[in-house]
This record gives sequence, structure tokens and C-alpha cells, in this order.
Amino acid sequence: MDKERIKQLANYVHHAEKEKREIVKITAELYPELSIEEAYLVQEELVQQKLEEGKKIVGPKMGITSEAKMKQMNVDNPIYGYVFDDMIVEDGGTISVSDYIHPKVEPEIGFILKEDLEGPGVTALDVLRATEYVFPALEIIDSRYENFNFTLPDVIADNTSAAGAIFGTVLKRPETLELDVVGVTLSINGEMKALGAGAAVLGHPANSVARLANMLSEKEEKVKAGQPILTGGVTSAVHLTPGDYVHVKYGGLGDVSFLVT
Ligand code: OOG
Ligand code: MG
Repeated sequence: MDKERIKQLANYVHHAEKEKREIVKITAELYPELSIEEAYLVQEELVQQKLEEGKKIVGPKMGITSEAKMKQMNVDNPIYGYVFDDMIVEDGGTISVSDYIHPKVEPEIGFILKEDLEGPGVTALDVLRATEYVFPALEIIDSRYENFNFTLPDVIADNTSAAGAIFGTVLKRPETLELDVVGVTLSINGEMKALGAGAAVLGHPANSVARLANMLSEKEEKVKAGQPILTGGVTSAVHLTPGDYVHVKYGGLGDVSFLVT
């Protein structure tokens, strides 16, 4: 795939994000043969375009790390993308559906490292040793594709549907919790919509960070200390509509909430 094609595909998803407009997935017509490797090149170009516009990377995110998400999205492999500074919403804050295309929310467990992690061969134990804090988080995903319908290369090229992140304020040392048995409930206007436990994320959320380090090592990149890392949805994602008050509780890790208008 030549540089022109990479630019064309990055522009295609980037414009859709800016204009809050659904597009037909890349693999439907534009470029059916898009491979996973090529899709990451498109993502890199999209990330570069955002950086050139003055946006800053907050941290990496993993996606499709749980059975619930694999089933819901009909794709079956972990992927990564990036959260940018203009996507951050404060805990207890308000978002407007009109700022997105068709937003959904999903609960996640976040990590902040005290040391960089460089693959290959990184294990969950390495991750836990290198972790400064774990924290509760919500991700707002907003696939630029019609009906959230995509293949793995499509969603990679679309920066893995990244659109928003809300970080909870509780920071815990990793050894004070068993993250795999941290329970999570997501309620909207007092009604429980989804539930899960940390183990839903590749058996333990630390496995997700290890996987990220090992995937990034293929590009000779590492997971950096100090950046918040999202490990992937614990439950399936829930559609948001105006009037929703979203409240997510995490066993031993506090809660995170926001309002939708
Ligand atoms: C892709 C993004 C997946 C996760 O946590 O699984 C993701 C999507 O579902 O649109 O962020
Ligand atoms: Mg996610």
C-alpha cells in the first residue's frame, strides 16, 4: 500500500470523526484487501494528523480484550489505539450526544506504570511489578462506521473507535487488590445494564498491558511510564441517549459517573 493510499484512508476516517458523520467501512468498497498491518499504518497516519493539529496523546488503549466485546463486535483479536487530550471528560461531568455519532460507554480498568515496559516477552507479573497505580475508568467509543459494523482492519484504522475517556479519581497500588475478581456494575438511571469482573479482560487486566507491550515491540515502541493505559471493556458497551445518568461501581476501586444530554 503506497503512502497516497494510506493518507486517503486516514483522511476518510478523520473527516468522518470531525464531521460526526457515519461512513461505510473501508473494507466494504474503498479498499477491501486492507490487512491488519496496513490498518496500523493508516492508524499511525491518523495519529500523526491529530498531533499536527496540536492534539496530544494521553495514553494507549487496548480493545477487544474480553469475550463480551468479541461477541458484541464480531471480531476476535485484541487491538490497540490512542486516547487524545481532547477526548477527556472529567468524572461527574456531562457529555452531549450531539458531539458524537452514536456513542457507547464501557467500563475499563486503567494502569499507570512507574517504569517503561518493552516487549517482547512481557508477562502479567512484569506488568504488576512495573505498575504504580490502577484506577477505574470509562471509555466512550464512537465507531465512525455505520452501525458499529466493521472488520478488525477497519476498526484499527479508525483508532479503535476511541472518542472519550473518563478517569476515576481512586488510585490503588496493584498489590492491594486482586484485579481479576474486581466486580464492575454499570447502571443507567438506577437500572443495571451490564456487569462483569476484571477477569473478563484476558483473564486479568495485567495480561492486556503485557499484550500491548508485546504488540508495540513489533514497531520497536514501548509502553511508557506515567501514561494512563486502558485495558479494554470489561462488559459489552452500552448505547448512550440524552437523559442517561451513567454510574459505574468497581469493587474496591470506587466509582465513576457522568451525565448525557
Ligand atoms: C472497538 C473498540 C473496542 C474495547 O475496550 O473493547 C474497545 C469497538 O467496540 O467499537 O475499546
Ligand atoms: Mg474500550
